[in-house]
Order: sequence, then C-alpha cells, then structure tokens
Amino acid sequence: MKTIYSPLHHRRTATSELDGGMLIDPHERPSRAETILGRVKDQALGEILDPEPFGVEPILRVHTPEYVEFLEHCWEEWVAAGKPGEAIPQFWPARGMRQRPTSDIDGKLGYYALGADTSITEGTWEAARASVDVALTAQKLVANGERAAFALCRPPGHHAAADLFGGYCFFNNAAIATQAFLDQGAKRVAILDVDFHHGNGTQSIFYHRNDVLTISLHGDPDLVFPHFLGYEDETGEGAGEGHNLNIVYPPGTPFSQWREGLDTVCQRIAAFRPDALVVPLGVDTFEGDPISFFKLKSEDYLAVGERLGQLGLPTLFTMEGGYDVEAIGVNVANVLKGFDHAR
Ligand code: SP5
Ligand code: ZN
Repeated sequence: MKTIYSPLHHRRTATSELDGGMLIDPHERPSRAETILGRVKDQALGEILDPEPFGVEPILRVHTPEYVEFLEHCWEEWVAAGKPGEAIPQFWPARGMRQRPTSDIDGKLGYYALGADTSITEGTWEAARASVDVALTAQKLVANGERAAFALCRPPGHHAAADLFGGYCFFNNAAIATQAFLDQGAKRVAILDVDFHHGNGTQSIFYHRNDVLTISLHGDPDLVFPHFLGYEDETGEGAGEGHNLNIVYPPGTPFSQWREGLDTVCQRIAAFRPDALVVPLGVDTFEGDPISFFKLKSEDYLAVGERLGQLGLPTLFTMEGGYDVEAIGVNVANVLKGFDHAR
C-alpha cells in the first residue's frame, strides 16, 4: 500500500493544550507523524509519495467559506490584537446567547471552536491545508484503481465539522476525501471511524444524507471527549435516517469486545454496497494511550486491518489520533500490514 506524507505537517508545532487546568505540551505533536513514517519505511509497506496541491475547492464542498476564511486569517488577527500566547478559544455562544460575531478575534475563536484543547498557531493553516492535500492525493490513487492507500494526515480531521475546529482537528480530511469520491461519480461511500474518540465532525457533515454511511466505534461520550455527540441513539435524520451508526464502549474495553462491534459494522457496510470505504484511523484505542481507556494490544491491529481488508472494498485510510508516540508507528503499520495480507 502506498503512503502519502508531507513534511509540511511540521508547520503545526503548538506548545499549549489546555488540559487539567494547565497548559501542557500538546498530545498531538510532530513526532507522531515521524514515528509512523519511520515504521512504514522500516517495514517496506510500499512507496511514500508527496501530495499534489488540490486547492481550496474540495475543502469548500464540506466546510463553509466563513470558516475557511477564519482559519486562514486567525493567527494574523490574533497577533495584530497583541495577544502574547497561542490562539485558544475562551468564550462560547452558550445557551441563551446570540450567535456569530464577525470582528473581535476572541468572538470568532469561540464561535468556530468546539473546545479549548486546540490552539491555533503560526503555520497551522499551512499544515492543515497540506493534510487535506495528503488525503486527496491518496483518494486519487484509490479512485484510479489502487486497492488502498494510506494518507498520513497530520493534523488529524475527524472532529472538525463544517464550521468547527477542535479535538486537534481543523479540516475534516476524511469527509473531504469522501465528498471527492462522490463528486467523481461514486454512488455510495462508507466511513468507518476506528479512532478511540467519536468522529463527531464526520457524523455531523453527513448526518442528513443517504449516500454516505457514517459509522464510529468509540469510548462512551458520556465519559469522554467529545462529550456532546456520539451516542447510540443518533441514527441519522431526514434522508439520512438509518445512515449513521455509533457503538460506544466502557473503560477497559479489550480487543475481544471491541472486535465484536467491528464485525457487526463490517456486515452493515457490506450490505450498503459502497463504491469505496474511508477509514479514519486512530490508534488511541491502544492500551498505552495516555488520554484513552481501551485495552487494544499492538498485535490486535493486525487483526483490525485484516477484517477491514476482508471487505474487499477500495479503501482510503486517513490518519487521526494515537498519542503513545513510542507505539504509534508499530500499531498503524500493523493495521496496514493486516489489510494488505487479508484474504
Ligand atoms: C484526533 C483525536 O484523537 N482527538 C482527540 C482530542 C481529545 N482532546 C481532549 C483530551 C482531553 C484529555 N484529558 C486527558 C486526561 C489525561 N489523564
Ligand atoms: Zn482520538
């Protein structure tokens, strides 16, 4: 399987994440992508290619123009306002308040943010744009007949909604690639999000549609981020009714339990008969992950890849979470290896 990678991810080097009332060194750090790239090379999983530039149009198929414009200029507006640190949202349009201020950067930040875990920094825009190009380049390979491709996206994307950033995400790489498949003639696309966290952005983007089946397996949002979406009674709305599926798990979930859900949703995907499968791939389901509570082991990721490969669908992997930097390379490469060996 080919991997698409861009060194421009280094332009995203935040120094602050609000966690536990402290500004900590962010979990979502550049070494994550380098460790994955290193392991993909060591294991000789396939060629590693640079992304092509796709411009902003495919992004605007998923995100609003106001949001894209906000992300492009946020950092310069923050600096122009004389703020000393990184741009972190602080005020939200909470219940009972009115919406959408258009001038002050603090107002705009809160309007377009879903949390305060994610700062905007110099270079965030360039890195997020390159991450979309990585996803779209991999999508093009699959659309042109490759069985699968791995988009080594950084920053990740699955928490980003049409006009929201947060959860370390800015553009929804998987959703943009999914829309590209559809715009190129695919009738149906399935998205199977295996990150530890609910793929809230992806769910929201396609919630009213029946051409995209969105599925996510994740930690119970009553216990963990993103807190306000990802419950099992969310099944889609309008034309999208029946086209969203969430499976939630409790703390300590071992692979034996997680894989039952995987098997159930794989059957659902096969019945949907999609033209392509997009897999937002997070390995924060790992037992050693510092912010998560599942108990998957490194060898389990081979079986995850193998089960996905057995679907026999043209498949695009987009990199999402995973914060045990020591293990992230092995775990991701195991998924890809298991997929390539599936029969
Ligand atoms: C892409 C992705 O995986 N995003 C996850 C974003 C989660 N951000 C909130 C993290 C809150 C962590 N609290 C940690 C407690 C550690 N004991
Ligand atoms: Zn995650």
